[in-house]
Amino acid sequence: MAYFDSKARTFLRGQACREFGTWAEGRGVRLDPVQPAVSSSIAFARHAFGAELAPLAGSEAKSSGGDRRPNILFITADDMSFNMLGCTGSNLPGISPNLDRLASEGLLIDHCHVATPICGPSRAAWITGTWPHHNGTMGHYNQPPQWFGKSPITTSLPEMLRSEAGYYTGVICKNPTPTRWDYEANELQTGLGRDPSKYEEITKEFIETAIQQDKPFFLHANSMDPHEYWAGHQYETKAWIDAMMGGREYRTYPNGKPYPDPDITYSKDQVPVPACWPDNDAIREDIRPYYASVRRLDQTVGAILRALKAAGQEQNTLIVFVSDHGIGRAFAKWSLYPLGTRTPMIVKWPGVVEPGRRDHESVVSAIDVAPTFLEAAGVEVPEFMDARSIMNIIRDTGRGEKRDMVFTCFNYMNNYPEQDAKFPTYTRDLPDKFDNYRPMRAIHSTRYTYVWNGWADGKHQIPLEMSASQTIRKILRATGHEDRAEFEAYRAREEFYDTMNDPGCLVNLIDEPALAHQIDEFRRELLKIMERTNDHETPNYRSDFRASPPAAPAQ
Ligand SMILES: [Ca+2]
Repeated sequence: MAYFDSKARTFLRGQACREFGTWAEGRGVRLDPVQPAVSSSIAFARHAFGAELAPLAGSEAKSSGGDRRPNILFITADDMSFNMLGCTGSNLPGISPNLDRLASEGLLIDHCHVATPICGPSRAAWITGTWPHHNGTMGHYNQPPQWFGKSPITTSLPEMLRSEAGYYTGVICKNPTPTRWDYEANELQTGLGRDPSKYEEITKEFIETAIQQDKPFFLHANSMDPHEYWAGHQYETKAWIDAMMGGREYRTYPNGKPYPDPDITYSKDQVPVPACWPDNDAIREDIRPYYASVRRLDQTVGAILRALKAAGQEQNTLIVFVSDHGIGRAFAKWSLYPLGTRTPMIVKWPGVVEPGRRDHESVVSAIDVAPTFLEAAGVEVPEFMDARSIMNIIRDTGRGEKRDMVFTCFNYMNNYPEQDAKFPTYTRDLPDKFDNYRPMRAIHSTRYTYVWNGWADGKHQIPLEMSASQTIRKILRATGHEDRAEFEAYRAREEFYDTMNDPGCLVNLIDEPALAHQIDEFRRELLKIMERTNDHETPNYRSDFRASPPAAPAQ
């Protein structure tokens, strides 16, 4: 691209995106007519395991094992950005009543980031409490890559809870670890992770079994909403559903799908447009069905919580909710901007967490759930974990170590086997050879985001796979935002944003003299974390590193 070749120096310092204006977010509030709800009692919706469940009673306020160790219910969304819920700022009517209620009954942490904005690696990170470059799961397909070798992490959260604390462990959809679970329900048993009634039935059966075995439980319940294809999206076709169902026969709801449609949908005039994209009809039409899928996620969360309550386990269960990363579009999923890595973290723990708390100050990582759950269960946190327990934040003790900044990273989208086989040794020029390797690292505080794009040189682009077939890029080009489209494709080597005043990360402040001190602080923090965690990209970042040493303390 001649434009960037001729401006290589300023491009690398990030000036190329300074000219972007600020786009107002849409604030429409008109509600579409509510679609008729599909009854969960339709013929095929018997739970996947046959027998009807007996009512569960008599164990309120203690774990199913009869001791004081809490049950742990870890509920996750798939591809949901931070500010999509009522409790995190959305004004869409009816978008998230169940998650809003959960937040009002517990603690909402505002500044939580996932380890990496891609599904499998984000989940592998939180279930092991380790960063992707430590556990080796850095993308999809071949993981770890051949050059990485064997993962040094040989156990995970469910295994430790099971073997060291006697927990009954279960996972619903998107199993993030090959280690053994006592109970598994896959996506085919849950209507591709999109049928709330299935989650209710499976959760009931799981808890009943834990009670029968007289054990506390750990349930990792993963919705596949609001992952693509979104509810009512043009690509949510029968052919796609058939492929997702693995070519098997399946029973359908009246809508012809193995899962119900959300009970609310939204018009394009209603939906908010995240600030990183222009607010125009093409963007609105594209993301409109996403919000219906968020609504169905909320229905699934409500169904899981109903099952917990019906089982009499609500009072002694620690519940945590997070998303695995943001919406599947450019500048979000596959990117280290807050729209890609920031998630609400909701924690409910009756008798421990004061209802209705909102924590605006703490900075946490989604990987911190692993040591936190271990601590709740009375299991010693192993040394290999990069994560740190946030029990002090949950208990609001005012003591203990806290993060001021949190690390996020990106490595691969798809590490295709044929390409992986070609590169058995890691070399610095891997991004030149393999367009699915796009190393990025970032540091976030409550106010700022610093991003290092180790691959960005004005020549290499974000590939097709890492941008939802370049949907946003195409819309940007078609609607007069060519510069923004170019930036989406090429990025800058370093980026720095004031996310409080520029939530869409539209104005790169990396060369802002007034912020030089803060920027250097972020650079030093990033280098420190990369060095401490043996990040394979450390030599590359070090060669770009340009922070001045910290000022000597005043005499
Ligand atoms: Ca995901």
